[in-house]
Amino acid sequence: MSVTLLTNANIVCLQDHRSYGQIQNGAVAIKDNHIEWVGDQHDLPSKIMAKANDTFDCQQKLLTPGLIDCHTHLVYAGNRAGEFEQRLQGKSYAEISQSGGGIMNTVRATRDATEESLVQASMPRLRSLLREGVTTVEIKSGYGLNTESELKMLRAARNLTDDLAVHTQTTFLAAHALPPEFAGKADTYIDLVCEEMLPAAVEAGLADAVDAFCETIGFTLKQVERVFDAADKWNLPIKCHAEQLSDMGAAAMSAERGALSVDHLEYLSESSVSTIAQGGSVAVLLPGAFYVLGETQLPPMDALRAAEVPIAIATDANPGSSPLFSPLTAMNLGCILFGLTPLEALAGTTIQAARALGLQSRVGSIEPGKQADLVLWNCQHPAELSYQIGLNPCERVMQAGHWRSL
Ligand code: DI6
Ligand code: FE
Repeated sequence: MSVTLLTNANIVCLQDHRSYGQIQNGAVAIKDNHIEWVGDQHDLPSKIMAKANDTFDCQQKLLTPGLIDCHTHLVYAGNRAGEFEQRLQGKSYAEISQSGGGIMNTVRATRDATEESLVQASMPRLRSLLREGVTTVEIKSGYGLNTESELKMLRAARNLTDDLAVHTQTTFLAAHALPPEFAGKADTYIDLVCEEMLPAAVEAGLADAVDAFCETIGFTLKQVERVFDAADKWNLPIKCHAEQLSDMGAAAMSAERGALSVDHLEYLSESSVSTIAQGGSVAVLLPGAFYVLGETQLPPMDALRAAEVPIAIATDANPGSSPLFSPLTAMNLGCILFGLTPLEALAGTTIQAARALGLQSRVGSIEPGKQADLVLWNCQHPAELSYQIGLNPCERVMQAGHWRSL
């Protein structure tokens, strides 16, 4: 048994998303990989103090829960910088996609890549998240679009984090785009997703959840429902890319089925908000995609708040709509573009992001019984994390009770 004490910390507990739960002269006791005690350090029980075999002085720096990036597509091959250039020369996202670019560009590169080269290509992107205090990351498939390549992506996502102090959740997103060999036969592709691809992913133990892209350029509500029926059969939680570019009614449908999260939501109607609130799904906002695509339609922030829908924020790290590998920048963009408060942004990357992954009993806040995932920041006020752009105040990261070497 090992007990580590962190003393003189300016702790932001975030047990409840409504307040920082700040403890100015705080201490945390960590037993093995879990938090044993947290509070004012003057109240530290002598019994715990006596058991400590290691003490670390936080010098009044800010200590928060480890950050959770609950929506990424960071495993892929190649990149789309050439398309970025074309878009800035005046070509639209749709034109590029119609001429075989866009997601298909990444699908071709990902299908051609070996598992090992996918791991190598994705490592710098993952490291970028880790440097900013990420201790849990969700990674989706969706650039393979056939059984072999979807499984390869999911295995790469798991292998990527094997030797690193980070927890990974993998999400099966074969219903991301229609592969060219199924042009005009989307329902047949969905049959394959439900009957062959998902069972193969489950049997290989590679899927923690199932996601789908419901959009005019993705899949219809009916097709997504079929994917979710298949997820139900395997007892897998569901998530949905919903209402990003138009209102398809996907968020309400997903929430009614108990989705862990509904993601994007720029075109969410106010009437769907109450359904999400009732269903208990987390609204995952992705300001990186909004920013890169130059969107103007904002998610219905006031209605989401009024209905007390839990709000999370994530990078959506991907090669097309959100080449963003910085959770702190995602928090800043959430504040500036969507009007989140810095508290909402920090809760959105900790306790609410944990909820979006169904992990809220294990991670996301600093409280006894939870895994010791902690970040020490060279900051005084928690709002500094969202306020500064491009400055990384992350000093130390502890994951599952161990200091990570950065
Ligand atoms: N919505 C998005 O913004 C990304 N996927 C999705 O479902 C786009 C992914 C890409 O362009 O590669
Ligand atoms: Fe996404």
